[in-house]
Parts: sequence; structure tokens; C-alpha cells
Amino acid sequence: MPDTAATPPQWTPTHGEPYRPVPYRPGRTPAEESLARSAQLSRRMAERRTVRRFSADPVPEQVVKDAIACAATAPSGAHQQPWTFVLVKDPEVRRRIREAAEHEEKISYDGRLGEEWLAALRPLGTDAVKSHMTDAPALVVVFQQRYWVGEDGTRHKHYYVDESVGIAVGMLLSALHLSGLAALIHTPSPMRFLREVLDRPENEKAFAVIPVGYPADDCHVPDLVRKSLDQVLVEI
Ligand code: IYR
Repeated sequence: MPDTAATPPQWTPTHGEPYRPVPYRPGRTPAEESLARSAQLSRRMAERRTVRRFSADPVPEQVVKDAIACAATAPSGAHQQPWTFVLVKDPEVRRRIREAAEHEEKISYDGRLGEEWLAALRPLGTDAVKSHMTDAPALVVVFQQRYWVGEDGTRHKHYYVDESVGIAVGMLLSALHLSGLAALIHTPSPMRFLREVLDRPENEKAFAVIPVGYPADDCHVPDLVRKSLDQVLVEI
């Protein structure tokens, strides 16, 4: 028997040929079971918090890789999967990312953001010090592939890149949380330095830096209130 389990099929770009339809029969989940799952899931997701104070304790690397694998199942424009996830464990590289991010953030907090934006951030108490970059044992840096380059060097457009990568990042944050890890979605701005520090190609643009770890023992989070369902849901 061929050992198919060991070698999953590798994705290769399509050349315009239609996908072969394959049966999809996931089985119908009984409504009662669905209700039990949805109620539990919404409770579990409500426990997710953005963490800015991380313990330096290591995390199981496979959990982070599994969460990235979950993210990479996201739907994407024309199924082009326009994302790259860079998992940064090396403390020296994390230090360089922190240094470059803090350089940009200092300029931002010193006025580049503008008064209205700074006022919006004030309740959260964020500032230009980004110790989470070096405290958390891992950073997942997410890049958008703005286009792809064919074998002959021609550029091909990707579609709905912001939406696709945004959905993937949402799935990543959910997977990390449900697996028991804490994370922060951090968007240093501008983020150009990430392509250089991480040696990524021209077609990739940094989307977010996501420190991953466990909350520090003295971690506090703001006492936020989320909008209730009736504040966010319109039924017609
Ligand atoms: N990128 C900056 C500023 C910042 C902006 C928003 I909008 C936030 O929700 C939080 C922070 C920073 O990371 O501090």
C-alpha cells in the first residue's frame, strides 16, 4: 500500500484548469449538539484577552504551529492563500524587531499619530515601550503576499488580500486562545522594517506582529466591556 499519510499533497499554483469537484459530506450535526457547542464556544471566546505583559516561559512550539496551520485553512480571494507566517523564536531577532518597532512607535506616540488617535488610545494606556516583543517566547509575524511571481518572472495579482489575511489572523488568534495561549495583535507603523529584518521578498508586506506566550504572573488587562449581541446584531 502506498504511504499516503506521510506525504500530504503539496499546493502548486493552478494554471487556469478547473478544480476537480470532490464529494463534501461532513455529516449533519444535530441541533442540540450544535447549540451546546456554540454556547460553549462563545463563552470560551469571551475569555480571550489581548495580553501586553508576557511571561518568558516557553510555549509548546507545536501548539503555535498547529494554530498557524488552522489560520492557513482560512478562505481567501480566488483561493490564492496570500499569506506567510514567520515564527520568530530567536531572541536576537526578537530584540532587533523590538528595537526597530520602538523606534517607529516613539515617533508615532510623540505626535505622528495625531491628537485624535492618541486620545483614542489613552484609555488603553499603550505606549512606545514594546517589552512584549522580547518577553514573549515567540512572535508570529504575518505577511500579506500582495502579488505572486510566476516561474517566468511575471507578476500576478492577488485578490482581497486584506480581507483574506484578516480572516486568517482572526482564525490564528482564536486557535491560539482555544489552545491555551495568550497573544497580542501588534501593528507597529510603518512596518517596512519587518521585511528587511526577516529577509522577506518584495511581494510580501507585513500585516501584524503577534507575540505569543503565557500572561506574566502580574499581568493586568483593562476592565473592558464588549458590545452586547443586541448592540452588534441587526435581524431583518
Ligand atoms: N501601533 C501602536 C498604536 C496602537 C494603535 C491602535 I488602533 C491600538 O489599538 C493599539 C496601539 C502600538 O502598538 O502601540
